[in-house]
Amino acid sequence: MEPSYMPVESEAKRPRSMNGGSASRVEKLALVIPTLHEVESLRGLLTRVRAVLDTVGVPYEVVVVDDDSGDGTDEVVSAIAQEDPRVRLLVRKGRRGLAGAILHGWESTDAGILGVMDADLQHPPELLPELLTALLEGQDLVIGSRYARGGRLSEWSAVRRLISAAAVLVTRPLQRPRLRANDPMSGFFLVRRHCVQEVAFRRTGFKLLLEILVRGRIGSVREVPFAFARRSAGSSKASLSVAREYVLLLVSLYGKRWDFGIRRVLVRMAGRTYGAKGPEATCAAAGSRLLP
Ligand SMILES: Nc1nc2c(ncn2[C@@H]2O[C@H](COP(=O)(O)OP(=O)(O)OP(=O)(O)O)[C@@H](O)[C@H]2O)c(=O)[nH]1
Ligand SMILES: [Mg+2]
Repeated sequence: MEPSYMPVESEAKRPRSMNGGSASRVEKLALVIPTLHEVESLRGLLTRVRAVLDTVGVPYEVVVVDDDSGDGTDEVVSAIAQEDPRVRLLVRKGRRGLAGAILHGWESTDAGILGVMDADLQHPPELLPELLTALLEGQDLVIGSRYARGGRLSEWSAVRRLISAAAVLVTRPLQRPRLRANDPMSGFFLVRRHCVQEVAFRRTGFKLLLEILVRGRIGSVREVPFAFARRSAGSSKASLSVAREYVLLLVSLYGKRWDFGIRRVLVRMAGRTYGAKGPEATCAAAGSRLLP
């Protein structure tokens, strides 16, 4: 059977560390695959992911985080994990939420490079070497991007395209100008651990990347284009409750932004009142008096 993915470039680029660099000097990658009723595509996905990662010379583990799907996911992953200890299964009972599942997987590892991809074969594992290359070249965050030049959405209806474009548009004012991504809703990305450590992200939402872009300790971002494939099996988890969670995330992020803006105005006013010189002195002066 033809693979359902469509790599944008015919030959995936290899991380530089493969060429001469010893794997032990390279940080480990922990790739989380969140699953909810995805057993049909999981075996094929894990085979492809391992085949690709085996060629790159980077130590890695693949962590499947399943929210108790009860569809045989645990048997499939456990069987593979028995042969290959780099594959791990975590089952969350009584909990749901994509962002929480990803964070759960990341919290279970000491890897310096954290990643995530969907289980339904919409994200081509063959892009992983290129994502890793960009990260090892010094980027903090590397995104598999449907909206970067050269990326594609396949077979989405006009309505879904429109909703997606609008959802991206409303994130523009939130994103930091120097770090702005065209696809802040992607579920396919790698990030350095220190960029997300000790940041309290929302666990209920679907769009962790957006929150990382806005609230993470990110110094650089690169987008790598790819063609988002059609779902090969199973059913979509994108639903009204996912849309609701997205609105709540936006409200929370805009709320923090406006709160911060108001505080800055207060700080400036306080600076004038107390006659502090320069922004730092102003902050110090106002911070001790006005801010909680
Ligand atoms: N563990 C866990 N995984 C989830 C949850 N919701 C979604 N996922 C997984 O997250 C990934 C993305 O979900 P999808 O349903 O593919 O979302 P989507 O790609 O935006 O929508 P489609 O294009 O319709 O597939 C898939 O691997 C899902 O199985 C959840 O609550 N818990
Ligand atoms: Mg999907």
